[in-house]
Amino acid sequence: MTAIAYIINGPNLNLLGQREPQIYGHETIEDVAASCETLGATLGIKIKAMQSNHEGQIIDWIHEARLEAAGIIINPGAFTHTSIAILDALNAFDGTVFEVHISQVHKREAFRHHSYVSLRADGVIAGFGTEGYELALRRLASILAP
Ligand code: CA2
Repeated sequence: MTAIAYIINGPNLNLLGQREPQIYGHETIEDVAASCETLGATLGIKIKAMQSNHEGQIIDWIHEARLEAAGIIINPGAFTHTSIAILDALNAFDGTVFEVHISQVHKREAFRHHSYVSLRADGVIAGFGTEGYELALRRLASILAP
């Protein structure tokens, strides 16, 4: 059976490619989803890519992932630094969790240095631009089919 990976993006990431390209690059959220879907097809992983500005929606998707996904690649946006509720939802997920940040958060303001999600993440990527999603996906594939 084909493994499923959820790629979940949090608040404001719908603006990717439209503002602050010096921090977040030129790719749009649709570009990220498309390149992950293409890569997923070569790796034998079905991708479900989603974005929401709402914490509850993100939590509902994580619950949905419990029923069908082998892995979650999540960029929780600013909820990274605030949301115990997203951490709790990820703690209820049994598969692999990778946390991705487009920017190098540790080079930025101090409030971006702490992540609740990192308490659950099996791996964290920061500062590799939107390529970070593909790197996480490749790692997920090697974990699923060593
Ligand atoms: O570097 C990342 O991926 C972040 O998760 C992005 C979040 C930020 O709050 C985190 O500290 C680090 C912000 C996403 C905002 O995305 C925008 C994209 C383009 C234009 C404006 C905002």
